[in-house]
Amino acid sequence: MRTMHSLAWLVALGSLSVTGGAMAAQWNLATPYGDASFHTQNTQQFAEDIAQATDGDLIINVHSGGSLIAHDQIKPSVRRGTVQAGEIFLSSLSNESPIYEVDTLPGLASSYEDAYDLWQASKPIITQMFAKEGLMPLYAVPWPAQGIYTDFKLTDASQFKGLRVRAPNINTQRFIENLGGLPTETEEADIPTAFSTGRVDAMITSVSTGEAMAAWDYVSNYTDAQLWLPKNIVFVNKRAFDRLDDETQQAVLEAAKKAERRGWQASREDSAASAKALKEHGIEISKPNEQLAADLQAAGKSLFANWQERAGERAQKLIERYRERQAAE
Ligand code: PCA
Repeated sequence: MRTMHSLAWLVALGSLSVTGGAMAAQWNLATPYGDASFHTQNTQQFAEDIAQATDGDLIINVHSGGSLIAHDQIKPSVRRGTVQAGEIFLSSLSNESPIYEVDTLPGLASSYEDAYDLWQASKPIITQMFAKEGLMPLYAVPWPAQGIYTDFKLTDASQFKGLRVRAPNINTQRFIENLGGLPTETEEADIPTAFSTGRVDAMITSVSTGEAMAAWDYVSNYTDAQLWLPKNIVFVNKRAFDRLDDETQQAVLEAAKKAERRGWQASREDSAASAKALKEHGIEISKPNEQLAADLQAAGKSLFANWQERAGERAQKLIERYRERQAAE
């Protein structure tokens, strides 16, 4: 429905700009996530807000589900200007810098409030790092807290022995290793195939992805471990942004602010709605018991220590800024 709506809107605008004689700027925005994801819906709304605010002077075509560009090629493509904008899972950049791992560190920020403080503390550095590559972040939105899907009741870490666990990024893979499991990195869209071909037995992700990928077809239990809230980031090629007139630039920045607020709220709502959907499909949801909680904490502790060793001074400063924000509240 949403796609049809925006298509109709595009057609209407197209005829307007022909009669008005104006040339609308067209951007393509690539995202790996599908139309059912609240992230994609939020980004589509962002595009519609801009089209409306600029009377069609800037049209952003959202290409969802990796239909235009594969996830790992989105950032390089936006750098080159092949597409003007993109959305990615921020921590998928962790091989570029430990800074990009900061929202996948256990025990640091596992509530929406803390995750927001952490984003505020990380934004300046991430903006600088993107700027060096000719990129400009527009907004970032978290996934619900990450938890563990298994086809048995998880009671302690010894059950990870020999278990092949799907992870969405490198830090989650390290975490699984610390627990004694065998991690595999898999894109969200490839989860069903990974399970159905027997490549994985379990996974770490959110309730949102669990619902979107019909987790109940493969597993029976969800351990709500509230590990961390990793984010997606939406960004643009700075040259493409600079080519817009002042008014249109303002409209983009305004819409981005709105999209960030709306997205954080949508994430909270989706977290509740998806948990409900999982239950309705027969997934048993439970909190970690004492033993498991202790095991997860130990695995998390060594992950954090490892990160601190690898992370440079800038990363340490980021953590300090985050802690200061928290102390001030
Ligand atoms: N879903 C995405 C990223 C984190 C999440 O909750 C995934 O699992 O790939």
